[in-house]
Amino acid sequence: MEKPKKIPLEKELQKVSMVPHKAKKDMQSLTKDLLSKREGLKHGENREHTGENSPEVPLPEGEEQKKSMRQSDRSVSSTSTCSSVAYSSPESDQVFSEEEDIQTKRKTLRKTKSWKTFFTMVHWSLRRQNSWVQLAGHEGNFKASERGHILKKFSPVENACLVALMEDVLRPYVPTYYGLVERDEQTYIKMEDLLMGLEAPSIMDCKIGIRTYLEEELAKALLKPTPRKDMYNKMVALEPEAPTPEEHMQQAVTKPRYMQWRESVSSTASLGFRIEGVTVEAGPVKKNFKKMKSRDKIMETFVLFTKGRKDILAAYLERLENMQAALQTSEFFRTHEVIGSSLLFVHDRRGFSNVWMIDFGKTTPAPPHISLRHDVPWEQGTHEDGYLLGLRNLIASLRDTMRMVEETAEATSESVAQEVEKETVSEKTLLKREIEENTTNGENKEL
Ligand code: I3P
Repeated sequence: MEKPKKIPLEKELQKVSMVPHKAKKDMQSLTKDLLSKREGLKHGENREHTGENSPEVPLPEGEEQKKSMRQSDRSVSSTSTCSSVAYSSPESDQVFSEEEDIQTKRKTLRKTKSWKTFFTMVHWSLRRQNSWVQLAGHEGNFKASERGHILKKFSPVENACLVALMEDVLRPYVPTYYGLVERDEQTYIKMEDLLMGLEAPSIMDCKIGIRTYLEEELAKALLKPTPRKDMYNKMVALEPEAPTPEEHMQQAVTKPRYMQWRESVSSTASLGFRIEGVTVEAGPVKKNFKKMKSRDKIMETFVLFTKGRKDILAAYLERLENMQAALQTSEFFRTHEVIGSSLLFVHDRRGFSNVWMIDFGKTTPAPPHISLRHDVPWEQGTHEDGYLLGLRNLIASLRDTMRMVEETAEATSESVAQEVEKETVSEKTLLKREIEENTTNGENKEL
C-alpha cells in the first residue's frame, strides 16, 4: 500500500524528539504530550466558539459499571473488556454551555430535529448528570432510562430495522433492542446504552455510504420541489459561492441538492464516509468537519481522537474487519438500503473500545428483486448505498493512521537514541578531557 504522506503532526512529533531533555521519556508519553497540547489548543478554540467552558465532570464510578463490562460478550479489542457504548448521529449544531438556562435548552432541543440530538445529549449528559435528568422530563428525542438502557423516540423504520437485526448476524454490532416503552404518551425504543461503563469516553461518529438521501426523497423533489431556506442558509454559511444564481435569488435549495452538495464538499462522495462529530475524553463536541475531504486530514483527526494510541487503533481495526466479514454474510444487509447510518467509535483512557452500527432511521428494505452489493457506485434505481466502499476506505485510512503512528514512533525513538548517543559521546569526551587535565595538572604539581 502507498506510504502515507507526512502530515504536520509527524513533523511536530519529530521536533519534540530532538529536544534533549525529553530523551529519556518513552515514545508514548512524547506522543501524548504533543497531542494533549494540540488537543488543549483546539479545545480552547472550540470553547470560544461554542461557549463550552465547563469543567469536566467525571462519570460516576462503581462496581455496577465494572460488572456490566465484565459480563459482556460483546467486547472487542485486545485491550478492551468493554461491551457497551452509545449510538446515533450528531447532527445537532447545538452544544450547550453551563451558562444557558434551562428554558433556552428546552427551546433549543424542541427545535432540533428528531434523531439529531444524541451525540450532543450524550456529551451533555456525561458532563452534567443533573441537566440530563431535568431534560429527561421534557420533550426531546432521547430519555434516560434505567442503568444500561436508553430510550430513543419511536421511528417505525428504525424499529423495524432493530427488530430484524436482532435475528441477523449483525446483532453483535448494533445496540441491543429491548422493545417499545411508553413514556408521557410518547413511544420510545428501548436500547442498550452503549456508553455504559466507560469513563470520560472519547466518541466519534462517522456517517457511512456514498449517498445520504433516499431515492424516494430525490423522486419527491423532482416531482414537487420543496425549497428549503434553512438548507440554503447552511450552504451559504459554508460556501457563499455554492448556490446557483437562481438559488441565490430564491434564497432556497431543495433537500437532495443540499445533501449532494454536502456529500461533495466532505469525504462522503469520494471516500464513502465522513466524520460527523468527535468528542475526546468527554470534552467539547467538535462538529466542524463539514468540509473535511482529504485523507490526510481525516487521518490527522483519527490521531487526535485516539491520541495516537496504537492499542486503540488496532482494536478499532480488528472490530471493523470483523464487522466487514459479518456484513458480507448478512441477510439484512443484502436486502436493505442503508442510508444516513453511522459507525460510532467509542473508547476511554483505560483502553476499552468498541465500534457500533447505529441510526437506522433511513434504512429501508430494497425492492424484493434487488440483491444489494453496497460496493458499487449508485445510479438512480439501483438503491446502492456504497456502504462497503466507505467501510473499506475507513479501514484503509485507519490502517494507514496506525502505520503512520508506528513510523513516527520509530523515527522518534531513533532520534531520541541518537540524541542520547550524542550526549553520551560528549559526556565521555568531557570526562576524558577532565581526566587528561587532572593528570597534566598532577604531573605538573609533581614536577
Ligand atoms: C443535515 C444532515 C442530515 C439530514 C438533515 C440535514 O444537514 O444532512 O443527515 O437529515 O436534513 O439538514 P447538516 O448535516 O448539514 O446539518 P436526514 O438524514 O434525516 O435526512 P433535515 O434538515 O431534513 O433533517
